Amino acid sequence: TITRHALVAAISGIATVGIALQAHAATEVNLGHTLSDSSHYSVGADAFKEALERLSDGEFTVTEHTSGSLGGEREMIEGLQIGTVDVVITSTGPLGNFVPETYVLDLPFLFENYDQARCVLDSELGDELLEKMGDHDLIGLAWTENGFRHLTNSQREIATPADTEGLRVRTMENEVHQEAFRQMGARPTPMAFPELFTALQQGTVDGQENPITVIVATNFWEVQDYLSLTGHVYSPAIVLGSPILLDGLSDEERGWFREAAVASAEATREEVSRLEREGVALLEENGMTVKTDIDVAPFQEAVQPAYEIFTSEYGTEMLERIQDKA
Ligand code: EAX
Repeated sequence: TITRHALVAAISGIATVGIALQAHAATEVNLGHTLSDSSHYSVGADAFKEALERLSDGEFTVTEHTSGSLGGEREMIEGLQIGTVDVVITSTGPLGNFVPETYVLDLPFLFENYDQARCVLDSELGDELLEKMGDHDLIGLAWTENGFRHLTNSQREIATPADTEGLRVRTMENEVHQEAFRQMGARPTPMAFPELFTALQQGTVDGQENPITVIVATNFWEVQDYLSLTGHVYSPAIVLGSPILLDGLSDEERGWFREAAVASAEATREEVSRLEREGVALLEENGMTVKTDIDVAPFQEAVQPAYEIFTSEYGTEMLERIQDKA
């Protein structure tokens, strides 16, 4: 016969095993981005994974989905809202469609250099914009970085806005960018990033614009001969979380996600800086003709109407605050 004592011991043993199992049943966190495994986003994704798994002592495990395997950036942001993906690293390109307050960050020639842009995003203004995500079923975990965007194309060397006349340029799904290219004289074609390489290869579009980081990580030299260092817009990126997952967590757990996102942003910025130093030479080695000495003043002038269109719709307050800081 089983004694009462043995029974209690057995039950408590089962309970202990139960608790132990629970402690080891890690929650899988699915993280997505559009760029290749060698990109600055993957450097950031690896840093996020390392930090979250370490901070949570294995309570969370991170699975990385790269190269747009979960869709384009707009699709992945929708995925966060409905909980089909947990964490996304994305440019702000399509983010204005969800959080219009962020369009301001994508104005051409808003920032002059990396220090300025990083400083603004790290300020209370950046925090305020991160918090705005909460009004749109998104959680802003940290600002990270894509980089200053430059123009590539398959047709000719571009030195002035007039040279872009009639050029079919893929832009991100971002009104501000489309307007800026229209003003330059180009024919903007908005398109999700995962479709871009094939579109360039098949000649559906002649050109595109992206930071050195992205041009390197995507082997764009295979389909684009000319690069002009226009640096026409700083492209911020953001680490976003899904409220479907994060709202159910404790403050401590959410804190780990934020800390991991900040570690991710730091690693990404370092990689962006490295490629700013080494990337152009790499692209030249791969056969691209690079126009480095661009006079940006005429470009700046050409895109000015984009500012008026932006401020007439969204006001001047945020823009002025950024310009004051920058
Ligand atoms: O965020 O769509 C783009 O051109 C972006 O720069 C790219 O997906 C990285």
